[in-house]
Amino acid sequence: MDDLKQKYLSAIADAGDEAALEDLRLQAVGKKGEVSLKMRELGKMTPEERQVAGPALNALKDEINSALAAKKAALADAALEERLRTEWLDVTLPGRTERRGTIHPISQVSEEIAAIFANLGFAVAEGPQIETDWYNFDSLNIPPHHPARQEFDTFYMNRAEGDDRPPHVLRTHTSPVQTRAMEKQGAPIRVIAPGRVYRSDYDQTHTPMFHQVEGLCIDKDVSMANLKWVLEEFFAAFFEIDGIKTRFRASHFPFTEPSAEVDIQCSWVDGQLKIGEGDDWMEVLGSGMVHPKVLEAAGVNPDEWQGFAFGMGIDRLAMLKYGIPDLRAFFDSDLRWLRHYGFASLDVPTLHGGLSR
Ligand code: 2NL
Repeated sequence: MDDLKQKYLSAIADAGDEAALEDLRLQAVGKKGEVSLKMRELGKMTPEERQVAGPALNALKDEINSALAAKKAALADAALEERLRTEWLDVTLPGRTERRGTIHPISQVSEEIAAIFANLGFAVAEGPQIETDWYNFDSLNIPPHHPARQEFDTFYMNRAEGDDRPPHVLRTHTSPVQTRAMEKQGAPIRVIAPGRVYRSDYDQTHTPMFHQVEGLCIDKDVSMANLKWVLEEFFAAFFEIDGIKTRFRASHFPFTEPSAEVDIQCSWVDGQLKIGEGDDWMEVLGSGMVHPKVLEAAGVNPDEWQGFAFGMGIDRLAMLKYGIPDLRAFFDSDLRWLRHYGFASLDVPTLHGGLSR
């Protein structure tokens, strides 16, 4: 028995890993292990012999089991030590200097717009890109068969065979996000809704998916004067030009009354466009006072509340600000273009740090 004990205790001490340890456990105290076989022999002994051998075998088994457990814990400790020694990270090292990916100009401009409007007290609202026709059209005072429905070149989703409900649509503007925000939050409310919108149109200046930002401000006494101030603040901050002039022209949208299209001051010299100077005008935005029917559809009482809304294209704003000549290149995923027009990933736009690089 002493030989067995010596043999197993020293083999356990020398075991290099858990698998070797398990092999030893089976050899010694497993069902067919050496100690177990010895225990089976107890039956053939005289009672006197058994009284000595029984407790001794049990003690041997216990001793081997605790040696196994102790060695297992020691191996685990050693493995942890080894990981701690090799898997360390110097968090004070500088970041990698080679440029990997870049931020797409549309993402950059969306962040810039959100930062400017946040500073004016507007929250960002989001909503689904697949909409019901009620949210995309009816809630915005565009009833079924209204001619404006045709103007939007809407993408309609398929319904299952025999399902006669009106089809879902890919949202043609982000206005339904604002209807949903009004339903949820009620008035007063100040939000912008940036995001992807879809219209079935593709040529030099149109892509079937593009980006829009709309804004909405509803309170007790909000007027067109507040709209003009907010937009001039926005354009001055966005184009980084103090005192940029805007021009409001009367227009028509189903969801606003009165409605206005807004131009910003610009100049064309030798085919070069400059924003914020000269006496030409460039149309950048549609706006107006939210139609009472639109407030009502969103559960806001038009006898109590009023306000303005506006909508503009993010892609074109990005082209104007960063001198990008071709709209379709935005969606080509051309790595050379992305490296050229993209932004460093840590250049997060803030009003104090500068909006652009
Ligand atoms: C354009 C015109 C506009 C709006 C969008 C709006 C949203 C709600 C209520 C009322 Cl919830 N109006 N949005 C208003 C006027 C114009 O967009 O030419 N966009 C590129």
